[in-house]
Amino acid sequence: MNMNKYLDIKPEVAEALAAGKPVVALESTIISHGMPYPQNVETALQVEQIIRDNGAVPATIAIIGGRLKAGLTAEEIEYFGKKGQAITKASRRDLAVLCARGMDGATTVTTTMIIAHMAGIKVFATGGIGGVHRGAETTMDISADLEELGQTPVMVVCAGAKSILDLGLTLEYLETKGVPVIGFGTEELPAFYTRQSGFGVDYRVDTPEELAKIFKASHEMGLKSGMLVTNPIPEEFAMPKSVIDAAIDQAIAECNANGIHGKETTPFLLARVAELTGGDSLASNIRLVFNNAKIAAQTAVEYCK
Ligand code: PSU
Ligand code: MN
Repeated sequence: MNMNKYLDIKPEVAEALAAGKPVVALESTIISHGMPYPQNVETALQVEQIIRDNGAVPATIAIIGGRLKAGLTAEEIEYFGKKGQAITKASRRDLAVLCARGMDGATTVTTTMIIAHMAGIKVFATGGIGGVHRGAETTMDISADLEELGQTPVMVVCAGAKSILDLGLTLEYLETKGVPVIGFGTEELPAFYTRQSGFGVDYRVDTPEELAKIFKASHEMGLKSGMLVTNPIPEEFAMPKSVIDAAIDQAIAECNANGIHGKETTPFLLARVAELTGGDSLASNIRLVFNNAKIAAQTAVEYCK
């Protein structure tokens, strides 16, 4: 039963949860800030369909009019996609203000985990997570996503992290926070657009069944931390490393030259990389999200067995 006065669980999602059926959470910042319209809306709706095709119920998460929403309608997804960056990107620090003021917010990995956990959803699929930015030793720009993974028991299935981040420092931070980094079918951390990063993961797991078993062990022994599953982009949709590296280096240089900082950094870099690669990176981005949705749904199904 939902005892949280700020939370609205979509009826289909509430019924599934009450019946012990698999549900997969999805974030809304990837819709509003992660991809351009209309591909963002098309992708969000297709991702929901892939989750259904794999036996789970999708719950796209967002904040609408100050209400925490676990599960959106197609109309609400369209609204987030159209409004895009005009919607507040909502991290943990924004939740109380947005709710008290009755505002809208697009949920990042952090806030999607928080709201999923409030609703009782265990598995969440997305594209990439935030992490330790390059140059963080002076900017201290470290995504709240890493703190959340350390304190909220939700499994996040992603395609690794983009090399807009310092991947080595991101792994160090996750180790400190007690977050297991799992490679799905790989020993190497995937770098979002490419299957390889040069950094190893903590453990390789090859089946959704084992992912579910590990996460269940974490819950049953009362660990409060999340779990990060990194699922490499399918080979046929991966980008040439030289192309993506050049685009990322240029985007970071422009970001620094323009004095962009704080919560604007990641959306700026994502949009600039997509522009510089002429839409190729967007196509890869969409395919890897589909791939993550499938594994997340299969894992949620296993978890509920
Ligand atoms: N990385 C991506 N795509 C995204 C994001 C990150 O490849 O859409 C979004 C996610 O919502 C993530 C957020 O939680 O950016 C991290 O933002 P920040 O770096 O400001 O913490
Ligand atoms: Mn940041």
